[in-house]
Amino acid sequence: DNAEGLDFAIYGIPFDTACSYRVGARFGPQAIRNISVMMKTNNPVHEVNILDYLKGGDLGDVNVVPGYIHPTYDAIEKFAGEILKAGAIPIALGGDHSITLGELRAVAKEHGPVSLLHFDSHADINDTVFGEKYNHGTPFRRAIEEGLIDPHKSVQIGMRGSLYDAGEFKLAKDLGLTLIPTHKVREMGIPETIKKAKEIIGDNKVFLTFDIDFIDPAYAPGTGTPEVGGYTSLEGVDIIRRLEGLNFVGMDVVEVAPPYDHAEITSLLAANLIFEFLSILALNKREKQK
Ligand code: NNH
Ligand code: MN
Ligand code: MN
Ligand code: MN
Repeated sequence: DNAEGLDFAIYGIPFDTACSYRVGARFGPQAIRNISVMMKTNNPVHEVNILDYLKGGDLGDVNVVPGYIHPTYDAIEKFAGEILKAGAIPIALGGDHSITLGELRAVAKEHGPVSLLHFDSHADINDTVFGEKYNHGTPFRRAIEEGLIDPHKSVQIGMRGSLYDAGEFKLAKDLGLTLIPTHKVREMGIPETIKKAKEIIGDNKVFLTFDIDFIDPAYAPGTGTPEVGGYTSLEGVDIIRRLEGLNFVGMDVVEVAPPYDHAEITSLLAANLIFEFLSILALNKREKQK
């Protein structure tokens, strides 16, 4: 596996934790790849062809250790670390959201503490979930404790729903994070919300983590913790289209769980979110070349 000479590298992290309401995210990476084979590289919205500006490849899957989170974190850190060392931007296909901690360890080793831009219906900043410190409800709590992200320049967007802990709202504030729940996004509108997020992040290096349960289960049923009252697939891609100019150092799309999907709509959306993200990287590169 070699990322030498690449601008971005896609890789899969087919991992589930048992600490989940229902498992299946370990099948996410393969489903996203399967649906993406027909996709084009030209983005008519931005009038940009990704491959005119970026070289990239799919480096395959991290050898995760099923059921064992710490050796899996080590494997992720090593895999992402090699991509980063080669100067490429790692883009992970998930996978349970716990995996983002391993990615952030690699990113922070290369870049120091970064901003987090986090779309999700859950804040994932609990100290423990089901008595466990490492699972999909806790990665950003650990990331702050380990000094991997700067909470004051990080933004969480889209929190809502029945499994959303009311306590996480205050917790985010206490940790120094900016959390914009869905009812606030509703008031502000998406353009204002993204504008605010971009102001907070500024020109800091930023890691984008997109939990597919941010999207409404009507549009993305294939996920472990669906929450109603969410966003359409159009709103999802529109959000990514607004991220031009941010200084991205990594990205993932997580919690894609094909067992609950139908007609592959969730994996298709995940593939399109990555396509829109790559388009933004291409635009940033075009701007630099001017
Ligand atoms: N807040 C819940 C918990 O801590 C939900 C976490 N589930 C997720 N996170 N899918 O994004 O268990
Ligand atoms: Mn999960
Ligand atoms: Mn999550
Ligand atoms: Mn979630």
